Amino acid sequence: MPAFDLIIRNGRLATASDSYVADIGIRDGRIVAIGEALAGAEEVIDATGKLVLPGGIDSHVHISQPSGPGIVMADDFESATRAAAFGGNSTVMPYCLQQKGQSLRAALSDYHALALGNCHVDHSFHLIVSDPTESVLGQELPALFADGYTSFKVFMTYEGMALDDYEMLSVLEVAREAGALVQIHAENYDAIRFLTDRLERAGKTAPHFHGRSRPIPVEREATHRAISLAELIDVPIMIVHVSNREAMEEIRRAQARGLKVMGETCPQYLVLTEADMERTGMEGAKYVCSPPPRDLASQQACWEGLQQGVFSVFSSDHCPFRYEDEAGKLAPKGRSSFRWVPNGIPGIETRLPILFSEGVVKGRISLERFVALTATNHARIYGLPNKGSIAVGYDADIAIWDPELKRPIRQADLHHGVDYTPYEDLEITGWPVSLLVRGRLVVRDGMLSDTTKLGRHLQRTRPLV
Ligand code: DUC
Ligand code: ZN
Ligand code: ZN
Repeated sequence: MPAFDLIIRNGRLATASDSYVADIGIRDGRIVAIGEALAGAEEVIDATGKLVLPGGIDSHVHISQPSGPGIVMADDFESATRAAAFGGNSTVMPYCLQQKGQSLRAALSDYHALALGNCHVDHSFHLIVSDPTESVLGQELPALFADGYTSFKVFMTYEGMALDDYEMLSVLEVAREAGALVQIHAENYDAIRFLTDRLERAGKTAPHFHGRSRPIPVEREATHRAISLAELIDVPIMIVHVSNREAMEEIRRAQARGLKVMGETCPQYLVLTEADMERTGMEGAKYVCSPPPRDLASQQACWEGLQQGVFSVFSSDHCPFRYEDEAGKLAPKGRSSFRWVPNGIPGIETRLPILFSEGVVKGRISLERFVALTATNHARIYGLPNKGSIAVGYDADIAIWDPELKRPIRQADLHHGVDYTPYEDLEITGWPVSLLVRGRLVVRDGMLSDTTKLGRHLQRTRPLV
């Protein structure tokens, strides 16, 4: 019997700390050897001239999430995880949204039913707590933590989702007791409501006024408040989708004071600006997301956050709505005001190529930092053992990249369920070409090579923060 099921030969391996040329031996879905001139495998992939990286982990995606009356997300678990695989990701972390009055267990069982047998890559749910009742706080969250759901997201804005400060403190207290990590969507709900009302009264209802309804102070204030609440409870938090310098500096200051405050940013804050929302007619709706894309100085601040370690993870915030669709961006009410335009943009397949091309190829970040920001840190922070690196004993979750391949992003080439990409025509150097998930070649040379959809749900351990 050969020693290995598969050898990946002569590629340049990269981890969060090193890169070097070596062979990888894989057996039973795990990496069992890293060395020179490995031999004895059923199959050998020649990776000469290629990069061999840990499969990406996208710890912030929305799939099949209820999004309001008449609005439907464009991706189900099959299409989202297919797009994730083509984008070089072997694990995604979607949200499981608790609707008001619903138990977390009931919400989870709905999401598991949607995901089961439909995933091309592995997945693990975060919980969105929108209704922190006594039983959610006292029984459900601790029990779910023990079952491997070790992170919760809370919102400081949105009708039906926003928690007030008392509720935030209550969730943070439970997280502290359990050892869970709380992700926070930091925008000031009342300020957004106030500004939205004023804009509408002035007839300023086009999609780009979305940005004016939630300017930087709205995000900065909520970020500061979230940090202060977490400090009161003495619990780690992750501020997700940070869009600008002022919010980033709040996180940096907290870190300098020794608080366990982490930050995440996303592709839209590196390559889009508010000008994208100003396109004619309803076209601007294609870029409506929250927090909104800002300006070039904000992009620069987000790069600094990635370079200087203020941000520890780079995620897509994939939140897919079709454009030419009344159940998506062209929802009839959205024409009357930006308030009703579904909030979110797709990015699950383009996250890694954008950061590689704009970051590594353009010399803004090293290859090792790229690996940390897109895989290793997600695994550590969210408690995914044996994921996110290339090491003996780890799952054989591996993306093979052609670092020389130049091709613009084109909707026609993508695999998500959305009918547009906000990044159309962005020139990219370096694309993932093949992907293994636990040793299975899911994508091979740009083609889906395994349609078995054997992606698993992953129970997680206590976050390492
Ligand atoms: N927050 C997210 O995390 N995703 C999409 C929209 C939002 O407000
Ligand atoms: Zn959010
Ligand atoms: Zn999100």
